Amino acid sequence: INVKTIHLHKLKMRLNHPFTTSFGTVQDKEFFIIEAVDDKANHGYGESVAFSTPWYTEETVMTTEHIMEDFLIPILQQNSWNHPKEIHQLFSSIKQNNMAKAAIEGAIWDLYAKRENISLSQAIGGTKSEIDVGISLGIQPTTEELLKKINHYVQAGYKRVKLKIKPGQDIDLIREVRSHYPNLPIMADANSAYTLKDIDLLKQLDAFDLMMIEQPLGSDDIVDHAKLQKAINTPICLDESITSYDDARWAIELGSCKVINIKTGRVGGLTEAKRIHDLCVENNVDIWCGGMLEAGVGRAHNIALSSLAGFNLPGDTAGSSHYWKEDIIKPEVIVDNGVIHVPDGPGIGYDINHEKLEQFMMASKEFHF
Ligand code: OSB
Ligand code: MG
Repeated sequence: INVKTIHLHKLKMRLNHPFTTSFGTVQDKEFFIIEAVDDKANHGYGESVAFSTPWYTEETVMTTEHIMEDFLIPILQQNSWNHPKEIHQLFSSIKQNNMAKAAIEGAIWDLYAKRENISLSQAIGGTKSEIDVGISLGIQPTTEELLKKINHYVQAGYKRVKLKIKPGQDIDLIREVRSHYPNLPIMADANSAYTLKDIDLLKQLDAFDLMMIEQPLGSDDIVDHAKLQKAINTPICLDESITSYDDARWAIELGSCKVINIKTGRVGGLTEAKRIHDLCVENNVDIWCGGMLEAGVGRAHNIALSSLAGFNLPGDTAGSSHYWKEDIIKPEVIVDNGVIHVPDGPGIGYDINHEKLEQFMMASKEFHF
């Protein structure tokens, strides 16, 4: 692949609704669209998913910019490489900073698929033509508002509902929702809000037949999660704790979870995400694709990843209109009765809406090869 230019476009977009988790609220999302251009005028796009503050993981918008500009792009400029599969290894001299790595690698994967004239789904080995999706609902001001939102998404056909919980808004909240929806697939995401001291409280969740509880304990823990999984029936899903193939291998070996939420940003790109996928399939660990409140480019990458055969549970890749008044891709991502049709055009399979891209752009830098 003969890359000529990489652009880092910095965007800022306002979410339709502020998104609240146990660790804080996001209203405006700042992120980078990475545009890689080759010698044949193909354009590959990636999206960085770090937030402005380091509360979900340690990376921020500013750290991703520093790492991409001062380390990752120079590595691509100074080394010869031919296939996007090589990039994760090339970047391994830089510790962690997975969201920065994934953003660049994602643009190269899209560029590669477009050069080959195949879809990104096909390029990574995806086989599904449609994917099931669920909805992730942030903590709402009142239970009435939460129930209203659940009703909306259940009516729209979403395949499962994920509720954010935190101490003080957990057991009673889940009980109330369950009483209104006795058969709905429901899961809860705690974003690390509990410790092993809360074991009795977390045991009470067993009464509500949840699909899983996501990341109840520390964001870098797999030991306490293994203890907790032995004490409760609700399957544990790890999100924050899994940042690599080895993390997944160790968690599976210890029995820390029965489900893994795979996010390309958190694990450093599509290549590593696919390795984790394969490992989970071998070990009968359920998997689904998580979300980071992405705009259209990141959303399109999530759709391609979710098309791998092992993604057996609905993901958090909701439709564009759930998040944004206007998205930066054409057409926008549409959810039809809980299903997204995986596009089969070249690369991510969605066109960039250049007018919107310009409208939301705060700054742009380019790097030549
Ligand atoms: O824990 O999965 C999470 C959003 C921001 C940060 C972390 C998480 C989330 C979500 C929303 O749950 C996923 C989405 O709709 O994109
Ligand atoms: Mg989560």
